[in-house]
Amino acid sequence: MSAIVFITGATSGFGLACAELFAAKGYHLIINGRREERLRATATDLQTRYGINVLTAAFDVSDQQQVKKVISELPAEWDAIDVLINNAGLAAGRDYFEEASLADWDQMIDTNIKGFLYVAQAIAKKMAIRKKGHIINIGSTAAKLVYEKGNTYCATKFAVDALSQAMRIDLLRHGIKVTAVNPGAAETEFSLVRFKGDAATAAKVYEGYQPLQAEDVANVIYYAATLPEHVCINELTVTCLQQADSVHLIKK
Ligand code: NDP
Ligand code: 8X3
Repeated sequence: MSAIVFITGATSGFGLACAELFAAKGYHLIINGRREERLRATATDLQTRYGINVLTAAFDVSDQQQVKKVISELPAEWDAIDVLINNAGLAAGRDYFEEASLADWDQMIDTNIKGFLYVAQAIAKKMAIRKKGHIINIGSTAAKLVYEKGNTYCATKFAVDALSQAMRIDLLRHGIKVTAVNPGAAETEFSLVRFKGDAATAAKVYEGYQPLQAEDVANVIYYAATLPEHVCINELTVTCLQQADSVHLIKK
């Protein structure tokens, strides 16, 4: 088989756009998310349109046992993962520190830090054996600068930033590339999830400027993933034209 890309959080947003782009370029895919129906529909669609192979891997990244089981029991022909796009994540709520829900905090920490780590380590073990691979971690502008009511979400993305640095150092001896991609505001299901299905509040996040689209971020990820073997982008921040960082965003 030619190159294999493992994408977490491939049922929508950046992950889905990456699945589309990498499939169009001829890569075989392992796609993850909790919504199995969406994974199945995407697999059928991409296989039909691009003639590539797609393996669906429906699991919750924060479930340590499931992550271990699925990744350690991958069929032999899917074992040589070339690129991991470690993307699954979410914001839950946007509240002042003293008012925020502990359940929201737990979910973000469990998904964005613990789940992120479980998947990355399971796949890094395989890459270390082959002395080859590229891990692309999806951080955020929120990994660089905290904003009001962003408290724990920002903290999880600061953790992604620190762990990307740590992984790059520790995996150096195995020849594994580690890239952190830090997008700014992008119009995906992110805000719908953050505001728990409140579509009107979610839509307001993207009013008055032209936000990034999932495809913009997928293009950047694809660029980072397809550089010559000896070249690694360590980290990269990408925003729309109206945004400088997680605090400075000009709306009309
Ligand atoms: P979406 O909500 O569109 O996509 C999130 C994806 O993550 C979905 O496929 C979802 O799948 C998956 N996911 C969430 N929780 C879990 C879980 N526990 N286990 C497995 N999969 C999970 O948002 P985005 O595409 O925007 O977000 C992708 C990443 O980018 C996140 O890490 C986010 O923090 C980050 N980001 C987003 C920005 C934005 O403005 N949109 C900017 C910067 C970073 P399912 O629900 O099926 O499990
Ligand atoms: C997601 C973008 O601005 O809500 O990381 O932090 S933002």
